Amino acid sequence: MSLRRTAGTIGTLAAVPTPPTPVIRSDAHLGHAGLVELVAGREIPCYESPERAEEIERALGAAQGFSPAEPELFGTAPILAVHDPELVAVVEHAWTDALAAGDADGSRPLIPDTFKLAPYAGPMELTGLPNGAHRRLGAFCFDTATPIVAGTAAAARAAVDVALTAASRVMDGAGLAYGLCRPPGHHAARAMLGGYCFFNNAAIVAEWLRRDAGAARVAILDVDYHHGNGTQQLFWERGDVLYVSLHGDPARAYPYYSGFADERGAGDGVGLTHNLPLPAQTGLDGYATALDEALSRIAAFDPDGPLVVSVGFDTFGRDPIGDFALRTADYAAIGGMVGELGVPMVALQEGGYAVDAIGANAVAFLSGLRDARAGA
Ligand code: Q9C
Ligand code: ZN
Repeated sequence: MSLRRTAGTIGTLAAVPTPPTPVIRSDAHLGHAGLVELVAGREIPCYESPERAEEIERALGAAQGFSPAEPELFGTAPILAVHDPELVAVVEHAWTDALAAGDADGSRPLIPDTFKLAPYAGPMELTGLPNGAHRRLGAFCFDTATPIVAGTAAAARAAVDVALTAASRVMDGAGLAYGLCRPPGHHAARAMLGGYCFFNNAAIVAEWLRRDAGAARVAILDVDYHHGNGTQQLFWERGDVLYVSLHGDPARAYPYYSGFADERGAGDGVGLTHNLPLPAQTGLDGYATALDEALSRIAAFDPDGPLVVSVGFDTFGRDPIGDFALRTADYAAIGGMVGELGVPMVALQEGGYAVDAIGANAVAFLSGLRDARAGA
């Protein structure tokens, strides 16, 4: 597959209708409803809610050219190819261990009360761990916004299956597939959950494309408002996976400790991490300028596997936790720019918390992506 950065020829094939874009979705996400997150000393209703996915699904169902499908089951191996088994065990068992130990009554979510940070150990070597996955949660979690409830583990596993099924459809010839992943994934690192994320859906797809689908070079474009610290960490030293992200400057924006422009990767991965931190109130003009640079980096890397797009709509002007100024129509233009790369693409849902607009934003982005890709 060749990457074209110039406008493609819209010739005699333009009249051939594009086949519907698969929208991979699962009801398992409904079991993950965290109730509250802790922000600035307050418990507030979770921004990352089931209604987000329901709205996206409803809007895509009402739009032309999208066809919903259930995920296939890929099992645990693709998750363990990316994540530490101890993290997977915490996600799988924290809730049931807390109930079994009598440390929770099941009416409230699990949020860690203790975090095992690197400074805890200092020069000490600490190898012990407490009994019970719920007591280990703070060793594998970096914030207070990622509650665990009864259905969290099943939802996180289903989100991975959704993402892998979308990737598999693209490998089978669909030019574009969309994985309506919930919970999202890009903040989850090898041995750490947080930022509403448990398993890194996009990273798992990229690794699966490398190991199981025959791709030699995979690029990940992350257009969520937040820096994908987990994705960056997982491929930091990798020469075969490019990570390019546009996001709110970590000087002011979550997750604060990564996403600065001077982070470029290490070892075999030197120069294959590209961060484009952006100012508050970034609108389409500023965004398109940065996106153009991101797309040039991707074209220069010359991936031979599908492009993995981590897509978030928390860049929307009215998003309750972002500070960009994008409008619904801008997502069609942004999708169009990405689509002009002209390669097969797997788009995976990350954030976006303006629930009343998230459906329209998803339709705009995915339609723009699909139409430009088909025309490229
Ligand atoms: N006052 C995703 O978009 N809390 N995660 C931020 C800001 C966590 C975002 C609080 C935001 C996580 C996938
Ligand atoms: Zn986000």
